[in-house]
Amino acid sequence: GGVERTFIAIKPDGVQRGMISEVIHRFERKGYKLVAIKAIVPPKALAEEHYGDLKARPFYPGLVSYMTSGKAPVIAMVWEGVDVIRQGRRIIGATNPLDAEPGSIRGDYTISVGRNAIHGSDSFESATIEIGLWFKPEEVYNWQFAHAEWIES
Ligand code: DAT
Ligand code: MG
Repeated sequence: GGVERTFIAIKPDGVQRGMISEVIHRFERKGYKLVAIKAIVPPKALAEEHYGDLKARPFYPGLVSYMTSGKAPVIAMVWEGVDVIRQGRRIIGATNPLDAEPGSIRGDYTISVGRNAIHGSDSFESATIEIGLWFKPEEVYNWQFAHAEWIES
């Protein structure tokens, strides 16, 4: 509920489809603050650790190879703001795009769970772990909106 940080990533399919600006727009217009961003082709070890909970699932090898192919980078970001972890999941929509509400990113742009374009942390614990996996502390910026009182009060 308070000011939080979450890890959001545009996956290679989202980058290929020209969704970078659309994703950033949806978080920025809501009033969230971008505190870290980079393009990265994740090393296999990073992708494996990021999706470590899914290691036993049949789609895991394909998921890791899609993230690491290098056919497009991943756009890795940290967004900050009130309730951003839960709200970010709402902005993104359900894991399976066929269950994602129209108006969500996955609901508006995607039809396949294996190509659902975007990642968002699902809890405070996973956000903390994922931000630490993808970013060095000095790559995440502390800064304030000059107009913060018009968004957050
Ligand atoms: P989310 O990305 O919504 O947090 P998750 O953590 O359960 O979903 O799974 C991570 C990713 O793994 C998901 O975005 C796409 C892929 N995935 C999940 N379930 C899948 C399935 N049944 N078939 C293929 N890919 C799947
Ligand atoms: Mg997940």
